[in-house]
Amino acid sequence: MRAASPPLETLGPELLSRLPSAIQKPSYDRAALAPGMAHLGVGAFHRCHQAEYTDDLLSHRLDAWGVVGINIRPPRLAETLGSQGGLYTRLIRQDNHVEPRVIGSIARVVDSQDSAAPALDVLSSPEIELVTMTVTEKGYCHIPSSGALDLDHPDIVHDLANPTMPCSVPGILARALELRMASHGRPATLLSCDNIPTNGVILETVVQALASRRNNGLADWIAGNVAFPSAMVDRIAPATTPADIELVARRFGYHDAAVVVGEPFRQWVIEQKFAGRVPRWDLVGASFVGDVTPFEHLKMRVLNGAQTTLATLGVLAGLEHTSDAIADPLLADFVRRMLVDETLPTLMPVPGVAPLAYVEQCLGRLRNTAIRHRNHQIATDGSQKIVQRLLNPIRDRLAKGESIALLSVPVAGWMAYLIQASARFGKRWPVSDPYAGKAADIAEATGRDPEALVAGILAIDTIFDPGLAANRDFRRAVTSALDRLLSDDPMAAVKRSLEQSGSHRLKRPAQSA
Ligand code: CS2
Repeated sequence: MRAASPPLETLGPELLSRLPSAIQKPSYDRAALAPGMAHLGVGAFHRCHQAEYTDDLLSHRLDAWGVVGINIRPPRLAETLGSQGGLYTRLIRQDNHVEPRVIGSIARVVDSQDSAAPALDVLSSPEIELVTMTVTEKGYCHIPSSGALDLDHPDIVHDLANPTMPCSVPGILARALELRMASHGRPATLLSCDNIPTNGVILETVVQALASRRNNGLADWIAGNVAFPSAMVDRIAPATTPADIELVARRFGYHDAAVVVGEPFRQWVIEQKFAGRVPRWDLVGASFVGDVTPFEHLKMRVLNGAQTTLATLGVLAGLEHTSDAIADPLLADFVRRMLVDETLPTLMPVPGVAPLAYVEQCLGRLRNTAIRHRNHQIATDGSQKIVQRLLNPIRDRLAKGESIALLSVPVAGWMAYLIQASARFGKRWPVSDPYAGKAADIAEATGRDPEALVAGILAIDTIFDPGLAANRDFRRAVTSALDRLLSDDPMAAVKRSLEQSGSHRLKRPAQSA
């Protein structure tokens, strides 16, 4: 038996001065940070993205804003980031290259999983001028197909009955704004950093839907004092694994329970619409723009669309990570052709971006073998993602009478992924999606009849708008892809759609001549 090695020292303020010189670390006085902003949802993405931009500002002495990090859902932060004084290691990884940095911008963390009170204390305090959030697509409790607040959502039902003890994100924000209005009245900016289209508009809609039911002037006060800018955020930063924690221990000789790993690329485009002060993230690589829409379409349809495609088809092909899926020549060919032939023509011109080069850059990012992004992680909550990633470009193409031979395949892939997680199809893998139960009920009722399965799923009008669901070309394309994806050779669906779209491509010049 090997002798147990002594426990490693844990990262924290005392260790900072003794860290290996290879590790970049905060050079600024963390004790002097003014915690002027809060962040809801301190997961891997926040720690790899907004917190790093803020750390850049602090390192360049361009600002002195610190972040109060709040979690209203698991995991608890106290035992990890909290016990490390808010410090954590951010590893940028590209194949064999590792670039370590300790980030210091999170000044304090607050756990508010058991009750909203700790979160409300922070969010309603006059010092907090800005709240950023990464609460996942489903955190907004909106109806994906319409963007309206889902009044049947159990958390919203709860918050409507208990407005002072909310549990949903919209409920907590509405209550925090109500407390601000009733106490100091200071304005605030609420900045969504989640991958939903027009995220600022959706956030404003769901908060105002609750506020307008208060009958105390809250909705008007919000309209006059709170800004909801939209933003496009980008950096691939999968959930941390024990191997990441182990890597830091092995290479750098300390324990860090809050390590995060991201790719080199990062981007943040923020709508210039603020109520009061905002950190000058534009000085460290973010852009403040008048309209985020072109950037948001580009990123969600190309990068995220490719990720969802590789994730669901990748699982069906028995592949574990994005990088494994894109290493498969058929899937790589498919995803490039889908993006170039079908997705790119749906995009608006994006200032400073050459579309084809952007596609290649995204595909290159997805090939990064050091980023262990599990296909199942990306396929999680697919019902909340497919509208902006796949259905919106499909809708745009159908409106112009253009082919959707390729884009329809990942939609069927998402259906096959959900259906095959059901008992009726032998629970091939565990799935986490608010619509998993509904898909299982449909599978139970119809069995392996692709037409009936597609009809049942397209009837979910909170995901599929009725116009799209009724489109015969769409229905036919998804049904034929699903039929093949459920067979013993799911990749036949991918091959077949490439052949079909190839013949369509050949025919097109003749037709337009
Ligand atoms: C991923 C995103 O899990 C997912 O849904 O597609 O988290 C993706 O990695 C980021 O949007 C990249 O910026």
